[in-house]
Amino acid sequence: QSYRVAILGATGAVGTELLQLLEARKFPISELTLLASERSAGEVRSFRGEELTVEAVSPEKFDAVDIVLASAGGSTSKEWAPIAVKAGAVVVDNSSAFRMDPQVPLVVPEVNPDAVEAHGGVIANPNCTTILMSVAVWPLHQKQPIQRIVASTYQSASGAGARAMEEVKQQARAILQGQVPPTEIFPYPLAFNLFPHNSDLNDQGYCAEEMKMVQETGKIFAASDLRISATCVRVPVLRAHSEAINLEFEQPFDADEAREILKSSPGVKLVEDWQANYFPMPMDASGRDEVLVGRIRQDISHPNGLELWLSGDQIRKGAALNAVQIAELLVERNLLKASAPALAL
Ligand code: A2P
Ligand code: 11C
Repeated sequence: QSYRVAILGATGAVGTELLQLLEARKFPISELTLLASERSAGEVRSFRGEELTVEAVSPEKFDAVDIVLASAGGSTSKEWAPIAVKAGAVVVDNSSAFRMDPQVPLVVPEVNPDAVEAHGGVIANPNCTTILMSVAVWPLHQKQPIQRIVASTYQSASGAGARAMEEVKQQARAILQGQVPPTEIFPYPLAFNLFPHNSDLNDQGYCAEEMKMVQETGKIFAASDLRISATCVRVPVLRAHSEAINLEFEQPFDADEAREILKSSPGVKLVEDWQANYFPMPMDASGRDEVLVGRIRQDISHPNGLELWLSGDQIRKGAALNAVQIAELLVERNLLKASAPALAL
């Protein structure tokens, strides 16, 4: 069995990674359609040795598609996902458009794979910071429920898209040449700088990115009473996010036990060399599937607290890989419509 797949947002940072992952993971594809805006229609991308032309999205593009992997922003998903679903496709959506909709499963395959079963045409891929944190702390939560999480993030330029990655490089070049750095995508210079995540602020002073970590993690863990506070910061790194995470349990959680658990947890790689002071770094996480976790230690300020540090590829596990894993789950569990036209009875 193979499927007709469309990537909406095929020219973006996540779209480009989706294309590579579908090929590398041998996703069963009979036909691949690359969709983006008018801006990049006509561009060519290669897939399994074939040249595919990017097309501008329009309603009829979804007429013969089984699965859409969407990564073109929330408003684009809101516009096109209902059309794709109506045409018979299942949409794995990387945007924030549907994540908190109670009808839409929000899935991290290492955490809540069974949630896909209840889909009604759309499955949401969580925010990248949420995915990376979930993969790392879920195995500990299984051993002893987490009461409270305090997370501080160090987020790369890739979270703002391919053009933002280019902008941070241009900024670095400009600054080194004594020129004023360009700021078209980012509100402030990111090269040689950092700033709190510039998503909308709520009246409690939290930005949207921070609230995504709070709300989405509660939904994925099915733990509405899990208390989370986050501070999200953009740093001048190209493509992997890092997070400092403080976990509070009801009872003490031994750091060595946490280490043992994480050593064999799916999607996690323990990276700790205490002698060399070597721990996860975004440069090492870039291009890797696993979330790198390390520097696990008892919180000296709280008997039931545990500290850990992680780096994970924002474009890969934080976005494209998680979406492809969801698509693979849909195939494994036979939750996609078959490619062959339905029999006329
Ligand atoms: P395009 O190349 O035509 O602008 P990133 O997150 O890296 O910025 O990528 C965003 C992706 O979403 C790109 O592929 C971009 O295509 C696509 N995109 C943005 N806006 C739209 C839209 N209105 N319709 C379709 N695709 C869009
Ligand atoms: C960032 N996580 O790093 C964001 C980008 O809800 O999918 C992705 C926003 C989202 O800025």
